[in-house]
Amino acid sequence: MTSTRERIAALKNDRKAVILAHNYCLPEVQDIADHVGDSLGLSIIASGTDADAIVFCGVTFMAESAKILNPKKKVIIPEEYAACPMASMCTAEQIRDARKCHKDACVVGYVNSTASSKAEMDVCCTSSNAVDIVSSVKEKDVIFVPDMNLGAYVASKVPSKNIIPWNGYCPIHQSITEKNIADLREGHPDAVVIAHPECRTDVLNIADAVCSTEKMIAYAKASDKKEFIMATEIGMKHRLTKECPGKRFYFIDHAICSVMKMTSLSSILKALETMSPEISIDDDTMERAKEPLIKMTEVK
Ligand code: CIZ
Ligand code: SF4
Repeated sequence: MTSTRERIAALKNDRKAVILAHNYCLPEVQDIADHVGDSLGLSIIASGTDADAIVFCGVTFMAESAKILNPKKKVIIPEEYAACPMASMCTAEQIRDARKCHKDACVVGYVNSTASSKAEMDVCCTSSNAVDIVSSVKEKDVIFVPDMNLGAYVASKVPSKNIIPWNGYCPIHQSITEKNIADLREGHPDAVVIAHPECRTDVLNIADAVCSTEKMIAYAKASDKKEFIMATEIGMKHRLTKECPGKRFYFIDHAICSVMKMTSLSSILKALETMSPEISIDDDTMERAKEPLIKMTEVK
């Protein structure tokens, strides 16, 4: 009998599709993907692919970004209800209202946002280039949406800017506490602590390094240390363990993003069989969200 993996591989060829998976996806999903990465890396691949279709394993805002950057391609999301809760914490209308209160400010938006919110932004960023993007805007006042923790981190790194914070957060990174880190440190006193900038400021303050997911992998690879406490989503364990042989990574047990875990081999197979659910965004939103997203992909 043909396995699900084999059927996915065969259908992917028939459909001339490329499978992209985020670093937080399930290990078996990462293993069958053509590319695994962060939003920035996957957006760049999506914008340049010559495949006919993109199957995006991750959450809806990532698949929307792929569609906006490469509108002629069919973008399929195996789990159409896999929506990042942080993205719903900032609507297009709220951004328009904030602009009325801060007339001289520009809006820098984290990529973890809906297409309609992106259409209201001046520029998008990811966790790996947020500091560089905010440094590069000409305005002093920056409304930074939707992640308050990433916003506070950027504010600490770019003191020349006045960051107007938002109230959004990632429930998974927000749930990681100093105590969680201290408990792991007790068992592993020599471990280096690496935290994602979506973590709370008190957690970032005790971390040895603050990195986006891709930069975590580069940091761990380059380090001569052998043990790492990871303040981020547990899906990162798969690549870190594969790409850093001989090193050990300790995660906080509850740091699991359930929406990222929705995509399974069977939902990918079904998506390839039916070539659905397909991402569809209205023309006006596509047009207005494109420029902020392109600017994001230009700052590595
Ligand atoms: O930008 C991304 O992919 C996210 C959501 C996290 C990260 O740091 O890579
Ligand atoms: Fe959203 Fe947090 Fe899940 Fe990332 S880990 S998709 S920010 S809920």
